[in-house]
Amino acid sequence: MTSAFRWQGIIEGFYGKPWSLQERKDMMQFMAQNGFNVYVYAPKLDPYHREKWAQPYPDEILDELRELVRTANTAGVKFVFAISPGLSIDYTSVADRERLISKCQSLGDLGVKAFGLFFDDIPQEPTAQLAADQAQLANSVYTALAEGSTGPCQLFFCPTKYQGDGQTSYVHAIGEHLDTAIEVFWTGPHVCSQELRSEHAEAVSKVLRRPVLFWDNYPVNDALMGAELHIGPYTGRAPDLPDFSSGIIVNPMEAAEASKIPLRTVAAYMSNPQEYEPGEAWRESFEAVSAEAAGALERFGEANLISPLHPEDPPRMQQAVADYKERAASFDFTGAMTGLGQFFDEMKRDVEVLRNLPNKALVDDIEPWLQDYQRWAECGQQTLAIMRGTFSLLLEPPADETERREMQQTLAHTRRQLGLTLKEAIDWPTKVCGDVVRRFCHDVYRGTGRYLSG
Ligand code: LTM
Repeated sequence: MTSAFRWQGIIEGFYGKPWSLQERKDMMQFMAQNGFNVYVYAPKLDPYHREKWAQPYPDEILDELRELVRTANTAGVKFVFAISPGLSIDYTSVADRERLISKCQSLGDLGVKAFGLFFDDIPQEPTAQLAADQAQLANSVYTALAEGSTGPCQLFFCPTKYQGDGQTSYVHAIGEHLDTAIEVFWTGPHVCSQELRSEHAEAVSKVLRRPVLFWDNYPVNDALMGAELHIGPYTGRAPDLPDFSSGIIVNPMEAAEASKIPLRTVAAYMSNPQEYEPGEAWRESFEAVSAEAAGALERFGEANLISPLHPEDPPRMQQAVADYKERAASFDFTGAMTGLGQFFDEMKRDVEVLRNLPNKALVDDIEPWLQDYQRWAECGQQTLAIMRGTFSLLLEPPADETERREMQQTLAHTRRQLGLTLKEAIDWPTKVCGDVVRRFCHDVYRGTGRYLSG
């Protein structure tokens, strides 16, 4: 049983602002240091990759790509140039085919020896006929490049149907018609798959007639996932996947620096899938960012676990609220308030620590989530203050009636403010903390209404 994948890489394949040249060059170094061997250039919003696939790259972009290819070669990372012609290509047009080949050859002239031909996210129905047309095109592009000035090269193909169990006529036809030397991407049972199992890999590989190559959509957070910061560890990938696939190429977030937190855990899995321990790899990744801030990073990371790999609310946060409820239910109000109060205080201190991280690019990447993390900590503190005041009003009310009324009015005012904050929070841009703190605050808001309204 082997423990290493043939391909272990990163695909810049997300919707969103493409990485800058500097971010890409930094990523090449990061990849080399962490054992990744392939980078796929496929930014959805590079117009020349998709909408304007038929147009040659302007010289200034070619210059940047040349520099990037050089950096990749020096770092020992294979550079794959991918192109997505599916929105407008005419599969029967010789001219379109020639345009496609010459676009790839313009990258071949820069030293590129691996190409991607992608047909994901296009409106056509994935029929057997479409598969045959795409396969024929891919086979001829592959041959033309290999036999032309580019010379021997590799081709990576992304089908139009790229997830599920592979049991469709389209996928069968891809397996039948596509040259078996061409790698085929597959995202797993779903577009963003919580798990990648070996039985799944084996079944899809059988249909494709070659070992499947996973395009793993984690930690990407584009499209509907924009409110989530995917910095949780890589989980749910089978230890024996190298025996059933040719590799995994993960799609990261537009936030390049923040992506490196989970990417280090991806690297740990890939280097030894059998003994991979996500929690340990995650902590090591935080240590690599900053030994001093590792604790704050872990707690913040924990509050951001929500992702396709981990759809539940953050467990540590849920536990803090559960502890509060348990203590309160056994009339240990002081213990309940103190425990949860410390939790919110620590969140606020962590925000300070994280805003002062030496890696400023990382701070910029995580700032929207930090801002909401701070707001939820403050919301939690305010909620506890209301709770504390309400207990005191009910259990030890001031003897003086005016004093009691003033206390009640002050608490009612704070409660109204909390209500407004909770309304505003609907529009806060992130999902940090999941729904845990909001639910707690809202429950207290509702529960104190009968004592503090007005
Ligand atoms: O996954 C594939 C093959 N294509 C797209 C990606 O470009 C996109 O980043 C992810 C995540 O939204 N989903 C896709 O369908």
